[in-house]
Amino acid sequence: MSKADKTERTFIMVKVDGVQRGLVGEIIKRFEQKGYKLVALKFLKPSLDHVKQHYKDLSSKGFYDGLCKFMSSGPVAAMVWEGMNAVAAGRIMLGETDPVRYLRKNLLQAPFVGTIVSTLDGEDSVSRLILPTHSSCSNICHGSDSVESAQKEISLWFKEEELVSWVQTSSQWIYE
Ligand code: IDP
Ligand code: MG
Repeated sequence: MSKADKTERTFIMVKVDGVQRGLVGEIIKRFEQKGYKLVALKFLKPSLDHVKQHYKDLSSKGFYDGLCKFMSSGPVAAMVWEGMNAVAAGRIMLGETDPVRYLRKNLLQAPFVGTIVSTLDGEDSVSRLILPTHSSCSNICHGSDSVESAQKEISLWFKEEELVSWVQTSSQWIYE
């Protein structure tokens, strides 16, 4: 572990679409297998006010009301994971906020453009990769974007006594 590495806690939440698609276990599995320690976990249908508070930094955005309505429409799985650089690593594990926007941007750049398929098949080969039902609210899972927002989010979703302190005996094998 280098001096720059820090033990952090991050707030991870399987969103409504992730729960509906049966991905709670898959997401927990990925954080467990990476070696992170589960500190708290709850399954709940959050109120609209609660979700509005969670996303209050985005309140000026046009999609804010729709996003909050979506996030309070069904159950979510909220959790806290702890480990080395957990905040940044969690974001990397989640991937792009909007995979469709990312695909559009990146597939329209080299080396895709100019290949036999993209040339002969025109723009259809791009649009066929994009799911027509996709909405940019529903991107399966939330992860804190900084240590500061992780702290705020953890205290919004969990009471202090719900954060479980325990010794993960495997940590000596994960962190040398
Ligand atoms: P993040 O979740 O990767 O931190 P933010 O920009 O903080 O991304 O947006 C929070 C959430 O708001 C996203 O995960 C997504 O669910 C939703 N969202 C972001 N941009 C849009 C948009 O342009 N339209 C609809 N929903 C959006
Ligand atoms: Mg964000």
